[in-house]
Amino acid sequence: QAAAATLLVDSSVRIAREVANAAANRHVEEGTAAPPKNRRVSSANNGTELPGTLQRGEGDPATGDAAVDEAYDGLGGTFDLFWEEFGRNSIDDNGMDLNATVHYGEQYNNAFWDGTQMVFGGGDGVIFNRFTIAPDVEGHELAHGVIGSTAGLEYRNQSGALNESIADCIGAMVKQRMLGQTSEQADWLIGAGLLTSGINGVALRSMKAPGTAYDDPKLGKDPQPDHMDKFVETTADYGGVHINSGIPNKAFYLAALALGGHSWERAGKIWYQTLTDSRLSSTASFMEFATLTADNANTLFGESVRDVVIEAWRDVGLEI
Ligand code: ASN
Ligand code: ZN
Repeated sequence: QAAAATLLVDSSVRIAREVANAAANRHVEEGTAAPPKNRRVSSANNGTELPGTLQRGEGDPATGDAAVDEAYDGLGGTFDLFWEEFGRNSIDDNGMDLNATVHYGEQYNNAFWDGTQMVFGGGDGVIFNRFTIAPDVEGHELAHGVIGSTAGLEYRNQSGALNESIADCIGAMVKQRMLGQTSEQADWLIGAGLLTSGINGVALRSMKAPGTAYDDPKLGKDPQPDHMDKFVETTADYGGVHINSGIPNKAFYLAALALGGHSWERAGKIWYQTLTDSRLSSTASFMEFATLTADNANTLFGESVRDVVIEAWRDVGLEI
């Protein structure tokens, strides 16, 4: 009887997924041409003036400069995820140019979205390699632009950690989709390859096992919690936005894994639907966001998927 019930659930999940996929991809199926990508990758030439000098525009051949070409490819993979899976045309859903600057500053150990464009440092070579090396980092930074154009989640406390987490979810989906990986096959690391061989660590963050990405004398230990019991109260980093994001990150991982297949097919659609849901406030708490993901899961895929999403949040200490 258990097997029969599982079969029933599986087929209703499959049918619901097909209906939702058909809706999300209608523009593709009807033969609507993909909108053009307008990537513009510039170099700050180790200065800090933005955008710097254009190195590669849309359709231009590879330059041979790894940072330029990695940024170009990562932004392409991110644009494609948004259009082909979620029907979104660029950052503003209106074909906005994808402007990025590489070789920012001297030994600059970060990447960021400045409100209008993406910026990538080259790393100091001691702790960090260049920040373009991981496509999920390009996805993360571009996602900050999308979040700014949609929910506008305030960059502090829980809404800030949600902002960070959603950027990681998008980044992970970009990487997994470029590699053709299922949720089960994926490493769920953010920034794999960014840490030099001199550092004891594998990445900036782990969505699968927050708090385990690195443990090194120079860098300290990965401070991310994976459960509300370990929520970090701090005033640093706008209230620990890069720390407490571990909690919603783990919930996304758990939901994607339990739903199976590719992360963007169901978990990703639910999270994206929630990001663009007019009911989501810019000061949303984890609980507010979680409650809306359950509601959107139900609308998109039905009750069985909603229950999987509720269970994922429960496992990180958020009882909807
Ligand atoms: N890499 C960081 C981010 O995009 C940049 C920052 O927060 N300063 O979240
Ligand atoms: Zn970020």
